[in-house]
Order: sequence, then C-alpha cells, then structure tokens
Amino acid sequence: MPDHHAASLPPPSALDAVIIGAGFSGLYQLHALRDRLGLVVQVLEAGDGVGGTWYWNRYPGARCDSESHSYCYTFSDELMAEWEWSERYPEQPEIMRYLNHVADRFDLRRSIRLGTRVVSARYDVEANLWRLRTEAGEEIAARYLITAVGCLSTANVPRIEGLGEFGGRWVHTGEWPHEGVEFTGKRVGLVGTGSTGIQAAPVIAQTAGHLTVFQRTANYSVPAQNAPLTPEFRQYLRDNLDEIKRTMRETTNGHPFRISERSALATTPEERLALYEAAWAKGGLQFRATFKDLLSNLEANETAASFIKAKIHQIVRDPATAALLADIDHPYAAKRPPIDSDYFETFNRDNVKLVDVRRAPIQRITRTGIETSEADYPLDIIVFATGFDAMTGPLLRIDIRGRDGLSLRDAWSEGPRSHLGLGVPGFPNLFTITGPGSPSVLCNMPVAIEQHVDWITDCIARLRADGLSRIEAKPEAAEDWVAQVNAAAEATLLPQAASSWYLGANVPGKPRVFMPYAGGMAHYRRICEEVAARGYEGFALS
Ligand code: NA7
Repeated sequence: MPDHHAASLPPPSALDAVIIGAGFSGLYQLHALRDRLGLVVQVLEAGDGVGGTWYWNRYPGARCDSESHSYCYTFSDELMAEWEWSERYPEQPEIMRYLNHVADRFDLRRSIRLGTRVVSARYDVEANLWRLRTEAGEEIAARYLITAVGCLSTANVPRIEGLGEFGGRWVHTGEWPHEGVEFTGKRVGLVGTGSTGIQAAPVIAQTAGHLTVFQRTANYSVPAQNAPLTPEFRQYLRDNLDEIKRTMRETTNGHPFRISERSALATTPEERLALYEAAWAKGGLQFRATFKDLLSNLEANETAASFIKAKIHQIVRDPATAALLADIDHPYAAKRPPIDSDYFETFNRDNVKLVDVRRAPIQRITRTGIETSEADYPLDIIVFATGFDAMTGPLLRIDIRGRDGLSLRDAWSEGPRSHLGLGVPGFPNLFTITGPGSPSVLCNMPVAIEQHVDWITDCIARLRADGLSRIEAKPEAAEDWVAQVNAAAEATLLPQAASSWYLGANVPGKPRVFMPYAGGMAHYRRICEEVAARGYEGFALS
C-alpha cells in the first residue's frame, strides 16, 4: 500500500470538498464527487488504512449482521458482478478486503490522506469555506465539508473506578489491537452483552482458560445460521441481481428480504410457532420480519419475545444461568437485535460463567480483576464490549463550529437537531452522511449510505449548475424534522428499551433523545427526493 502520510495537504481554497472518514461512506462520496462531478476532493482519515468502523472493530468474531450480498455497494454493477463473498455474513477481514479492493478499483487512494485525524472544523463566513485543523496542526480548507465518520466509531469505555490500576490488560472491542490479543489459558472478563459481546463470547471461550461474562442487561439473540455460500446461492444472486437491489431499495430496513404482511395476532398459536421455528432455523435479522407488527404492537412482540426466551431455556443446561439470560427487560428488537453463532450454547461450557451485574453492580476494578458488590473476579484480561457513543459521538469529538462560532456541541446540547439528518441550521455547506435524524443504524448501512451520498452529490451538482455556493438547513425545517423523527419513533416500540444506545442511554450525561429516523428507509428516501424536487425545501440556498 503506498504511503499517503507523507504527501502534503493541498493549499487552502484549492478544494471543492473535504470528506472526513474513509469507511463505506467516505469512499463512495469521494468517488461520486471526484469521478462523477469532477470536483477536487480530499479525504482525511484518522486510521492508517481505509475501512472506517471495520478498520477498528477487529475483535474475535467480528462479523456483519447484514447478509454479505447486501452489505456492499450497489452503485456499480461491474463491482457487484466481480466480487464474490465467501459466507452468508462477511467477517471483518473479508469486509476489509472488499473495501480495499474498492479503494484500488476506483483509484481512490490518491485522494485519501491516512493517519490524519481532524480535530476541528470552522466555517469561515467571509470566504464561504470550511477550515479544518488536523491533530498534527495542519490546516486545510474546502467549500463543502462532508462528515463520513460513521455511527458507531467512538468507543464507550466505561468510567469504572480503578481501571488505571488494573495489573492485567484491558481492551475495548471497538479499538482492537491490530496484532490481536492472546487469550490462551487466560482468565478473561467480558463486560457487555450487546451484539459485540454476543459475537465475541463464543470465540473467546474457545481459547481462554476461563471466561466470565458480566451481564447488565440480558438480550435477545437469534442464530445467524452462518455458512459458506453455495454455488446454487451464487447462481441465484447472478440471476436475481435487479430484484435483490429493488427489494433493498423498497423495504423499511434496506435488507434483501421483505417484511411479512401477516399480523402475529391474526395467526393461530400453532401456525405462529411453526413460523417462528422456521425463522429460527433460517436465522438472521430476518427473524424480525416474521410478522408485520412485531415492532409496533406489544402483544405481537410478546409472542416473539416468549419464543426466544423459551429457546434460551431449551439451549442452556443450567437453569439459573438460563433464567438470568432470559430475564430480558425490553421488547424484542427494541434494542438492536443481535444474531449469533452459539452464544447461548457457550454457557454450557465448563470454562464459562455468567455474572449478573444488574443485581450486584461492578464497584471497581482492582489490581487483580473486577469487584462487584458481591464478589471478586480475578482476571488477566478485561474485554469491554461496552459499545459506542453512538451517532453524535463521532461528530462531537471534532470541534465543529458554524456561523458566529456556534459549536455543534452547543447546538445539540439537548439532542441532535438537523433537517433530514443531512444538514444542520447554522452550519452552511456541512453534510452529515448517515447523521442523527436519518434512518442510518435502523437500515442496512450501505443502503442508507448510498442514498445519502447520491442525494448530497446531486445537491452539490445542482448548486453548481445554478451558480450557487451555499446551502443551509432552515431552523424551522429542522424543528419540524425533529418532531417527525420523534413521532416516527413513538409509533414503534423502539423507545421502550430504557438502556438503548438509540436513545443515548448507554453514555452517562448524554441527552435522552431517540436519534435515528424510524419511519423506514423507503419512506425516508421518498421524502428526500421530494425535498430535492421542490428546490431543496427547508434549506436556504444562496
Ligand atoms: P451495545 O449494543 O451498546 O452493548 C453494550 C453492552 O455493554 C450492553 O450490554 C451494555 O449494558 C454493556 N455495558 C455498557 N457499559 C457497561 C458498564 N459500565 N457495566 C456493565 N455493562 C456495561 O454495543 P455493541 O458494541 O454490542 O453493539 C453496538 C452496535 O454495533 C450493535 O447494536 C450493532 O448495530 C453493531 P446495558 O445494555 O447498557 O445495560
């Protein structure tokens, strides 16, 4: 890989656009602006490689929960035709190979500066430029600032007393050491049972001497049923590419499957059980699509919840451990529903123990391990699978200042306010790819990303064609959009999970606001198209 650190940054005002981040969104945004519109574009990326979230999340078992044939770009039929995934769900190294292939295939690397963390971005009203500063003190300026910083890229390391004194080693899954972590024979503590902890536990347990899983909130999980892709499935993909793409565009969550039109409550218990059994055997996020009302009706949801709880009791041999794992306090899929490979089965191993840190919370970390209000757990390694300061975290760790020095942190002190999750009042020419207020994490991410990139690209093309150079979300449009985001969430069961990161509830002090747009990707896409068709309604252009 050529060294991109050494190249100096372009001079101020030479750039049309600067993009922060070289993950899925930054790579495609670069291609769209540079190669379709012919703009001068620079990507700045903190990591030493492309890949974004997947560059950092290298923990054991790291795998995408979207199916591989849908967890990819669709903008190029050639790219789709030439790339072959090996398994139903892509593992982290394979996603990295894919994104590196994309970077090479579209000759993107020459416009990407790696190892370059942006610390601040200030809008200069006179020059109508964004002025950015990097950690190394370099400066760069551009007309348009596009954040492609990801939704789950700021690690949430819990502030637990004594962490600094721990004599062993601790790691966060979202900042995993590139050289890996050796678990063989070690006493490992895993804190967190979200999607990440649920993926990591079975893999760590295979080599660790002993694994203790510290569970604060029990979680539903459905088997991923991962497997190598068969020649027949590959043929199906080749034969049905257009139909698969259409489904991904037309469905609520951007996945290549449709949500059933049946209600769980209009089905007999026998039929329902048979459908849940079939969905369990098929596996994956599709379980959520078994009935149309699982996310809108608590009684319907309860049928799925009790099915999964019964499965936990069937799988886990020790009744006390099973009861703890099935003691789930929220509706199914109100928090992001994990899918797994042998998570519950892992608790049948002799070297794995589950500890309830809701009843007996972690008090402190000592030199030798974790101390709860009930017991000491001696450990060599602590793995924090404690998630992220999601959605707003990656934006707010950059000191972004708009008109009159207004900081984004202040503008969003009571929660994110944007028009469509794309533009923020007071921050002209700033576009936030998959920003809070857009479907983002409620959607298969590449689908949400491509829709945003295409919208932003069309918008900039239109501005240029019309001889305009400034676009800014209007405050009243953002107010209205925030109300729509809240209403969309309230129409679902999603806000009912008290500890959900969708609500910011996992980070102490963070405003409790439901951040993603829950009205569905297909509906959102239409709204964005209408806004553009009406001359970017809700945005001031000049
Ligand atoms: P999540 O889903 O935010 O899960 C984090 C887990 O860590 C969750 O079980 C938390 O319990 C737990 N946690 C967080 N802080 C603590 C402390 N201080 N003590 C004990 N337990 C704690 O993050 P993931 O990385 O698993 O997944 C993020 C997304 O990535 C996922 O949803 C997919 O979209 C991909 P809590 O529930 O807060 O009680």
